Amino acid sequence: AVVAPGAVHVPDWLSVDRQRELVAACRQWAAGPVPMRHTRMPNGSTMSVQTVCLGWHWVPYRYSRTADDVGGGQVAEFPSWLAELGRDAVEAAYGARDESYEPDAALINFYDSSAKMGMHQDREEKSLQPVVSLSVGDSCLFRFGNTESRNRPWTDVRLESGDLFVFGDESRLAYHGVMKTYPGTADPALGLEGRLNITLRVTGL
Ligand code: MD3
Ligand code: FE
Repeated sequence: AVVAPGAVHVPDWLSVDRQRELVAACRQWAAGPVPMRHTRMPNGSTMSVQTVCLGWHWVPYRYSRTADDVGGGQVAEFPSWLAELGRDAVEAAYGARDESYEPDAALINFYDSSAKMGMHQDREEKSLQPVVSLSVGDSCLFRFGNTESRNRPWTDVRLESGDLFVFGDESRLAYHGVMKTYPGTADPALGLEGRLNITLRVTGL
């Protein structure tokens, strides 16, 4: 479903086997070399979501190769299989394959039953190439807003396990957030309590 120009939701895109592989991969990434953590904001608060990064480490509001807020370790490399999955995702959403799509950073967000993410834009990337979002585990209420402000108008979309969402073109700088998750809605076969979201990005760095 096209939610806005360049914003395409593809429900149930990942097979359950693929979702299980992603859960296993996320468990490994969460264990290091940089541990998954609650990102600290400039005002001293911490995000309710827990995040681990591949390729580049995100801190508000920049990327670096080292995790200077958690000991300075080197960020895990961005695997080539994940870039290939990103090209498959862009093709599924837009209907055309782009071999030049080369994501170099991933953010893996983990939501426990009370985690949320406020409305924000993703503007740290110097490239306006599309962002690929993969959801695994509990469903959530995702809010897709506009480019002007974090306020209305917005479209609320329930994202479920296996869903793909691609944000490019006019939607690339839209405000968005996760209002809540729906605890216990994950397929028990995933062995996951909570929600994982994997975003693939082109940093342009
Ligand atoms: C629209 N993550 O990591 S994914 C984030 O479910 C983030 O964890 C949410 O927002 C999550 O920054 C939402 C959907 C998403 C991701 C990136 C976008 C929507 C986007 C970038 C531009 C526009
Ligand atoms: Fe975002």
